[in-house]
Amino acid sequence: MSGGASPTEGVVLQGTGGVWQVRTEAGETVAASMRGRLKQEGRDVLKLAVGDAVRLEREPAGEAWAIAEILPRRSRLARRAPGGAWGERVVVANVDQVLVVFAAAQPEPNARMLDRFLVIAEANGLAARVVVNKEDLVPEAEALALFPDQRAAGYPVHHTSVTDGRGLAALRAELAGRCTALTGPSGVGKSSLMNALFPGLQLRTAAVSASVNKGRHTTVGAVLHPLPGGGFVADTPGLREVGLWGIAQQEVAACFPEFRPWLDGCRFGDCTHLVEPGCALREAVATGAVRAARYDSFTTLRAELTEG
Ligand SMILES: Nc1nc2c(ncn2[C@@H]2O[C@H](COP(=O)(O)OP(=O)(O)O)[C@@H](O)[C@H]2O)c(=O)[nH]1
Ligand SMILES: [Mg+2]
Ligand SMILES: [Zn+2]
Repeated sequence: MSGGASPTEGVVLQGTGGVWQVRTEAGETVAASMRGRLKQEGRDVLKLAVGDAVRLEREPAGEAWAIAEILPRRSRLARRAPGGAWGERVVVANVDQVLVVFAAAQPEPNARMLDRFLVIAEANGLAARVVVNKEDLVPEAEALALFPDQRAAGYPVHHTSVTDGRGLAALRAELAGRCTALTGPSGVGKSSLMNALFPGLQLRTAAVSASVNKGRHTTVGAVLHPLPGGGFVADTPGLREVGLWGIAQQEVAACFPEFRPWLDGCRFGDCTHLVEPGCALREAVATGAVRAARYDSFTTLRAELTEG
C-alpha cells in the first residue's frame, strides 16, 4: 500500500453520474468514484448500490477518494429492472427492515396495497413494520381498527401523528441503529414523519416540493439518510412502481407468513392453491384459520405475475 491517508470504510448514500456520496466511519460524507479496475471487473459481478459498505482509498495522486472494494452484502431490496427485463436491480443493499407508511386518512388507507408492499418485503427476506400516520385526522378507535388482517398475520403496526407527536418515540426506537427502507404511497407523510423523528434530516415534504419542483413526483433511485444516533433511512420511491418486482409465481404464497404452516399440507406438491382439491390453504380459509382478505390479496398478486 502506498503512503498517505489510511484506507477507511463507508456506506454509500447516493450516486449520480458516476460520483457516489459515501458516509465514512468517521461520520463524514465524501465524494468517491469507482476505481477503474473495479469498474471493469464488476461489470457483471456486482453493481454498486446505495447502502453498500465499501472500502475507500485515496487516489494515488491527489485528494480524491476512490471506492476500492465493495464489501459483502448481508441483505438487499431488489426489483425487476424497469421495462420488463429480468435483470435484478438492487434498490438498497444491507437493509434491516422495511417500513410501510399509510395514512389513517388523506389519502385513504388501502389494505390491498399494503399487502403488495408486504409481499415485496417478504420476497426479499426482510422484516416489515407498518405505520398508520395522520392519526389526528380520525377518531382513535377507527385508527386502531385499521389493517386487522395484517395485524393478525403478525406485522407490528405503529400509530403516529406528526401533528400531535403521538407514537413518534416508539417508532424512533425501532429505527435507531438500523437501515430502514421507507415506502408507502405518496402524500401519507413519510418525509414529514422522518423530519419529525430526526430533526435535522430535512427531507423535502409535499408543501415544499410543490413550489420548488412543480408536478415532479419521481425521484430516480434511492437515497440513504444517515440518522443522528446511527442507522440509516432509505427513501425508496422505486417500490411504488408495483408490478415490477421479480418474484416467481409459485413463491407468492410463502410471502404471506401466516400461510406457511399450511403450504406443505396440500394433496398435490405443486398445488397453486387456487383450484385443486385437497388444498390445505383453501381449507384454512374456509374454516377462518386464514383470513379471506389476505387470501384475496394472494390471488390478485399471483394473477398479476401470470400476466407479466
Ligand atoms: N394532519 C396531518 N397531516 C400530515 C401528517 N403528516 C404529514 N402530513 C401532511 O401530509 C402532506 C404530505 O406529507 P409528505 O411528508 O410530503 O408525504 P410523503 O409524500 O409521504 O413524503 C403534507 O402536507 C404534510 O404536512 C400528520 O400526521 N397529520
Ligand atoms: Mg416524501
Ligand atoms: Zn394448496
